[in-house]
Amino acid sequence: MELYFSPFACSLAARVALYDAGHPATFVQVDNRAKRTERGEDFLAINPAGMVPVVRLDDGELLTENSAILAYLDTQMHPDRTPIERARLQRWIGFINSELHTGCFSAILDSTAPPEVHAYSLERVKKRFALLDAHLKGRDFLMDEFTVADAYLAVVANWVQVRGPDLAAYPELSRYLAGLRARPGVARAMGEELQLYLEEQKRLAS
Ligand SMILES: N[C@@H](CCC(=O)N[C@@H](CS)C(=O)NCC(=O)O)C(=O)O
Repeated sequence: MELYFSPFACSLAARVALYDAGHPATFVQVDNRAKRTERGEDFLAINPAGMVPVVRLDDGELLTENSAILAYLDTQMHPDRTPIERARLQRWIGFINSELHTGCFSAILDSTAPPEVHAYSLERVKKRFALLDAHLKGRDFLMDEFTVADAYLAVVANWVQVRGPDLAAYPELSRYLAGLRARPGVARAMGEELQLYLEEQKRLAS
């Protein structure tokens, strides 16, 4: 399995999930501005939407969209989940994807979005974070154990470092995120992509 990624983009969720589960994969870096991969491929020929993540399976099939990729990874890691357990997991993947990632942070992180859009999206994030803060009271994970949804939330919530609400207002969410970051697989994935992100920023500035 190959994961096409850009450093610290949403594709990091799949890397976090893979490392946490000790699941083997190779990683192909995408220059999301030039839409080229580190191997010189035209990324738009791989995903016409021009967005990471993309997973290339061993038989060559390409998967796009975080919700599909993370659900697929979970089936590899937990093939025994019942339909209702899958639905509960999909609820959280869907919430993070639509209510936080694409529904709010895509606009918050887009420097071309008008200030009113930023302000509107920030207010929405605050409401979603308040919901999560209440849900996470007394819990270490969104569900009963670490899942791909926690990997996704760890990545999306981390974007507040670029622009977003102060996490200090959400003590349960903050505690939960600190716990996730202490997991070896999460720390490794974030550490490696931080290095790649800094190198990418240096290249862009030169
Ligand atoms: N609907 C997609 C959104 C993915 C997405 O937002 N990817 C961003 C990085 S976090 C991207 O590659 N953006 C590049 C672009 O829009 O040109 C999904 O959930 O997978």
